[in-house]
Amino acid sequence: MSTSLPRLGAAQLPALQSHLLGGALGEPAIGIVHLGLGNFHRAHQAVYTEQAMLAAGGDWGICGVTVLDEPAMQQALAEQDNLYSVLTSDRDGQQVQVVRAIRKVLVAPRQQAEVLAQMRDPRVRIVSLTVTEKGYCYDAKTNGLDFKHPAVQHDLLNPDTPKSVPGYLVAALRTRRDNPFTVLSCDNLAHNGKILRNVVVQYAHAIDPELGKWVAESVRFPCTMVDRIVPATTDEIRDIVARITGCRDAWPVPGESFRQWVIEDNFAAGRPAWEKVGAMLVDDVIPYELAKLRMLNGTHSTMAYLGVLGGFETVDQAIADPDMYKLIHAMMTEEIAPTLTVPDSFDRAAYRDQLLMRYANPNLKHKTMQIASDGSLKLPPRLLGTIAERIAAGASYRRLTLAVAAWMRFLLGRSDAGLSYAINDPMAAKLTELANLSGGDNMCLANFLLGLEDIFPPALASHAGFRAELMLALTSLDRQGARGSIAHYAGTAGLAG
Ligand code: CS2
Repeated sequence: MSTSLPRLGAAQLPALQSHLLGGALGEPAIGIVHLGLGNFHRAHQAVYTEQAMLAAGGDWGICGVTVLDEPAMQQALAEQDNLYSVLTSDRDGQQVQVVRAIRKVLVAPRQQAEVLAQMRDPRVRIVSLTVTEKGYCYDAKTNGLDFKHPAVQHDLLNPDTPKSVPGYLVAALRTRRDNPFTVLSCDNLAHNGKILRNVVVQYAHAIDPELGKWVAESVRFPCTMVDRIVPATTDEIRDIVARITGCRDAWPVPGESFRQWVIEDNFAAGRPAWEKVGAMLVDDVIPYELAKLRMLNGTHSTMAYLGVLGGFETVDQAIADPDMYKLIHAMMTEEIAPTLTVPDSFDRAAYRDQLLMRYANPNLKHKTMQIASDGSLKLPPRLLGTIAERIAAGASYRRLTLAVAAWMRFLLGRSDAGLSYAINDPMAAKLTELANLSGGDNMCLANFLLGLEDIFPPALASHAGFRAELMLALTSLDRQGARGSIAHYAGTAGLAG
């Protein structure tokens, strides 16, 4: 990045008019506290919110909160008056928009009092979240609070100085009995609002049963489906942004032009006019949420594990492989789409084709390794629920099972070409221990991992048909490698029997 260029900041805005989302934004007060200030939020909800303010006004400025003790984003944004660039890349080209919706940035572990004060400010009417699956401190077996989670245990003893997300929410909500904010989950979980409601109600109840009852009765937790492919920032992205805008941005966000947001219209104290700028406000999000989780995230994870093993570094490289294309196309058409209960207006085939196009975007360079993280939390909503439904329907699920097998082989920490990599997962220590203990023996690997009830529901783990499919897939990955298996399962061979 050329250092002779000026740094992005308020002083540069007059020269950046053509890169703004609209005209004057004014100085909106903070109406939203967002927990989990990562790239995804900055390219998705923050953009919708700024556009909604530009279209219909309202004090919906955002206070972005970093939940982990990582002050780098705060530092980068502070040096540029909390402005940042979103680089949208498609086949047709690239463009940059400078976003102004974020008004303040806080780092929770370092600024706890400020974060809680901001959440307690009555002008804040929404607290939204992108804290990834692991931020919810939930137990996949019960879809409720994981009472064994260290941060939860800490918070139950110290509710005024919380560490966990439910802890922060309840510490703020308990002071707002007359005017609770709406809690808006924007993470890739099935029934995200319901899971968040469960953990928050259970946590509040454990502190004070009466408080739990009040949260259950008075606080709204709408479900949402969020979608935009947003890879990590690289120096190449920084250079492109600098070239297009003439300004240096330390932390621009790359993304595709496609975006979607389906929101359950259930807000206690108002919301930005998101519907005016393309969001869908509906009564029931679940069908959209499941469609996206299973079709997009399910195939993303499939490409991630097969990709890392088979040497596809990015999603576009993976989907450019004709066998991978056939495999993913067939998986969506034959095994995933039939499980969806979507409105008549939702065209499954068109949705699939659009996803395949999005994956092929050569400018995103979305790393398979990035998507491969946190598999212990991603597998259940993305793949295992679909498999369970296919089993119940007496229908085939071989390709879905190949994805699970690929995750298991991925845990051995070596690609087919012999490259080693680290496992990034909250359960990494346990998963790596089990993988190593198996010594690569497929039967041991499957038995050890299927025994993890936090990931595999016992009914699925003990299902004879599923176990048999899994062994076939593991054997295939072992004997033919990921590439050979992709080719094998892409064809009708994957469907036989
Ligand atoms: C991806 C998602 O990293 C991942 O696990 O599957 O981040 C995906 O890109 C988004 O959900 C797309 O909306």
